[in-house]
Amino acid sequence: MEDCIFCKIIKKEIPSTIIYEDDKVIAFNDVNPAAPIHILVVPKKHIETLLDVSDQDNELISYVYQIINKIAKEKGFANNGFRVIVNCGKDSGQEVMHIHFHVLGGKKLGDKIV
Ligand code: DGP
Repeated sequence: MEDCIFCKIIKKEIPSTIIYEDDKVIAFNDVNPAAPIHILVVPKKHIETLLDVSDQDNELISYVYQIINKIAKEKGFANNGFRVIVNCGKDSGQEVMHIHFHVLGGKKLGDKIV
């Protein structure tokens, strides 16, 4: 998508600190971190929100979780624990309309919302 920030990051038109990349997924540090570890894991396919995930994306979404698992182990924060958040739509405060998985950790995180 032409005017999507994350598509621009994927195409390297906008710089980011890339943590992991392959043909299906990219992961980079959030520009506005909410915790010492705040990585965004983003499927390269432009899916706007969780509501736009279709049956065809089942493998891709499962793969995203495999990559989160891999990053957590390789970056050394798996054992301490971490949180994965997907915002969806207006009430969640989703700002970037390209599905992404916030991976937060590196400290004792605040109270759970749910
Ligand atoms: P959300 O509210 O779930 O849509 O979160 C979007 C996140 O994306 C927010 O935490 C800030 C981050 N973000 C927005 N623009 C950029 C950018 O240009 N670079 C990076 N690295 N992160 C960005």
